[in-house]
Amino acid sequence: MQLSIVFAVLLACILHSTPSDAIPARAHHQRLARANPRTITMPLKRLHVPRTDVHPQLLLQQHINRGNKRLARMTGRSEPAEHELRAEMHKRMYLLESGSVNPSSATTATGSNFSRRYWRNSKHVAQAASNTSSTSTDGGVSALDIQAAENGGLTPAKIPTANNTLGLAIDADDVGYIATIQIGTPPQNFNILMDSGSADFWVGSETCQSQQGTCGNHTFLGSKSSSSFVQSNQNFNVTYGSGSVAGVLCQDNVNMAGLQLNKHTFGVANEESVQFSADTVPFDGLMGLAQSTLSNEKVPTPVESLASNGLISSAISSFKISRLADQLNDGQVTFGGLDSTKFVANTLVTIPNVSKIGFWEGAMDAITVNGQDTGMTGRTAILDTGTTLIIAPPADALAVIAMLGGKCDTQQCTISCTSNTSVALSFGNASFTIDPRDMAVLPVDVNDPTGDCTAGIQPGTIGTNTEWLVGDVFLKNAYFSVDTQNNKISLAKLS
Ligand SMILES: *[C@@H]1O[C@H](CO)[C@@H](O)[C@H](O)[C@H]1NC(C)=O
Ligand SMILES: *[C@@H]1O[C@H](CO)[C@@H](O)[C@H](O)[C@H]1NC(C)=O
Ligand SMILES: *[C@@H]1O[C@H](CO)[C@@H](O)[C@H](O)[C@H]1NC(C)=O
Ligand SMILES: *[C@@H]1O[C@H](CO)[C@@H](O)[C@H](O)[C@H]1NC(C)=O
Ligand SMILES: *[C@@H]1O[C@H](CO)[C@@H](O)[C@H](O)[C@H]1NC(C)=O
Ligand SMILES: *[C@@H]1O[C@H](CO)[C@@H](O)[C@H](O)[C@H]1NC(C)=O
Ligand SMILES: *[C@@H]1O[C@H](CO)[C@@H](O)[C@H](O)[C@H]1NC(C)=O
Ligand SMILES: CC(=O)N[C@H]1CO[C@H](CO)[C@@H](O)[C@@H]1O
Repeated sequence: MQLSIVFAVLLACILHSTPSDAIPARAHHQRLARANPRTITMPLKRLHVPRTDVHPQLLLQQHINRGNKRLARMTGRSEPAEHELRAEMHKRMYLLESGSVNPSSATTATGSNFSRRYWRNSKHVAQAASNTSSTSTDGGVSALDIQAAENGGLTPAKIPTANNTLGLAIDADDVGYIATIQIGTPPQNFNILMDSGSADFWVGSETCQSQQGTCGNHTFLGSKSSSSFVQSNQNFNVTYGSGSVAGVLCQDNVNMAGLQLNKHTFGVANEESVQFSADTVPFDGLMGLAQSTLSNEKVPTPVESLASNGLISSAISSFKISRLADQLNDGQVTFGGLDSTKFVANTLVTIPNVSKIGFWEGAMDAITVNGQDTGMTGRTAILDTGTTLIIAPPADALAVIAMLGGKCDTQQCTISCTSNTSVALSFGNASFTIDPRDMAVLPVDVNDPTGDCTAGIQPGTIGTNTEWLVGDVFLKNAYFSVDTQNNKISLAKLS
């Protein structure tokens, strides 16, 4: 009984969670403008509930929901109703409980035994870890990914060698990418989610409160910890699906990769939703690196300020998004230029940004599966480090999944975990192939890493017919750079 309640609470938490989908949506905002003139709506941040109780498939459903919400907001459509998402989660729960996903482990139909049944098999997974090569493309999903999906946490990045560059730690199994910067006097380290799909920068304030009291085990900013902190009276707020962050603008010194931005204006959150403030959330704030035309705070992004202050020559952010299974931990973001050691120079293509509101969105010339053209034309892609998967218009997603030999039910699309079929997206006449490992995201049954896997591409039920939201599943396969002044996006093959 008690367990059931715990589980119900847990489920509610999952439904209100997601880490890296914090994205303001201007069009959506504008639709809501009458009701709430300065509020923008963002998907929820994931609550890092103790992973011991959460099946990775539930977390994955959350990523799919999150991507859908994010796409809805980006394209100005109404997002899926909370009850629809909840229904999806319940359906998935039901599947897991009733054992139709994993008949061999179906023992009861009650929620209270769910996590125990799941954990009963975790030794098996651990054992598989020593057997499965993490780089294998035909051995199914790497045990490293499965364990990271179970346990969460950050995998730190190596210290980058390039100038003006921050390492990107990996959140769980390639769910999000987090850099450490310094703020205040004396400088304190803050872990910040780096998000090419939004444009507000904020951290929690020393006076931050959540429904649970404090804002958790995070680093905060304020006059007690920083002598250079200056608070303004100007409020800001960012509303999430079921919670919000609200605070005031402030000025303080921000140091990113040794670049010292004095008196930069950004937000400190005095209130965070419970989900946002949880101890287990592995970051203290979020940095949006889209164009500041998207910003709810209505201030330049840090990279725009670095450029206007002459600290970098141009407002460029360049990303190497790393893959946990590679165990190279070489993720990084470079400000003011590109790190030429990370890509093959003659593969670099540069395309115009077509987003009218400040996202990074480019024309996608072609989509191929094992070199075979899908015939899809006139598509665009919003390139977003803050989205884990690829969310495509349903007709497109279903066509690609069919070509991958996969299938879709009402909850998700799956492909074989051992699929070695490659999907490639083409930008600026250059085709970028997605590693098949990235397309087979997580086994439906974690004890069967060579069975069916959640696919890295999922249908977005509310996007336009031509607009894709392209997240880390793709971005792990290209060097990605955005240039605000020239309004251009560059992609290159990784070296
Ligand atoms: C958000 O900010 C706007 C404009 O400052 C304000 O009118 C609104 O009340 C704020 N909402 C919340 C929930 O604080
Ligand atoms: C949990 O499973 C055990 C058998 O593994 C069963 O005896 C018990 O009744 C189940 N608990 C509930 C609440 O269903
Ligand atoms: C791992 O390898 C050991 C020894 O070869 C074997 O006994 C065990 O069954 C394997 N475990 C899995 C999960 O494949
Ligand atoms: C970093 O910048 C310094 C000073 O401009 C330069 O001497 C050095 O070669 C640069 N290092 C790299 C790796 O680009
Ligand atoms: C709080 O965070 C610190 C540093 O990240 C960590 O060492 C510590 O274990 C955390 N404590 C709790 C209670 O989570
Ligand atoms: C997939 O694997 C099969 C069997 O190992 C091989 O014949 C085929 O060429 C592979 N396809 C690709 C696209 O790598
Ligand atoms: C793609 O190729 C076509 C035909 O060769 C050319 O006209 C077009 O400019 C190219 N586009 C880009 C972005 O290079
Ligand atoms: C914010 C911004 O500059 N957006 C531009 C992106 O690109 C489109 C098409 O070139 C322009 O119309 C937008 O103004």
